Amino acid sequence: MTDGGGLSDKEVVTIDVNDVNEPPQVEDQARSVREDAVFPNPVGEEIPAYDPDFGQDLIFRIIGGTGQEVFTINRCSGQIQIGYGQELDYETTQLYYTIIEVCDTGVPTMCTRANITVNVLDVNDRPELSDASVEVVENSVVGTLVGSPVAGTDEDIFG
Ligand SMILES: [Ca+2]
Ligand SMILES: [Ca+2]
Ligand SMILES: [Ca+2]
Repeated sequence: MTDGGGLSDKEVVTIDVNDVNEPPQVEDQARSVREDAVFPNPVGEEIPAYDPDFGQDLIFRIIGGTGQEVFTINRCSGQIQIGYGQELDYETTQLYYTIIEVCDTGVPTMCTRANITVNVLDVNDRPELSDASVEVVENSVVGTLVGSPVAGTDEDIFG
């Protein structure tokens, strides 16, 4: 480009930002799910993650923890859900630890891990008691024996 005076402004400004691929950002967090949830019910809200680099997609996956075989995660949305054919049982397991990894699409790929704690919420399981009743004290310590053994198969600790 030349102005009327014949001067050209060909000076090119090179900005060397020394761009490096920043890892995704994701926080340790907790989710809750009812024990009667089944595939493909969601486990709480999606896991939010953020990448400081412009235009990179994020890919979620579960890489470990006690929840690895029970839950799946949507690789794009970060939504954890109940795995196919999996069942939850509050009376057996109240808490799962699930390690997720979020990777970006930069070069080279950068990944960040987070621990997702999943709390299983108690639901009143369908009792299958014969005619018998027990007296239950509110706030009993879990595992306290209540009354005499009851013939029946209510798997709830306290009905
Ligand atoms: Ca990045
Ligand atoms: Ca149960
Ligand atoms: Ca229950």
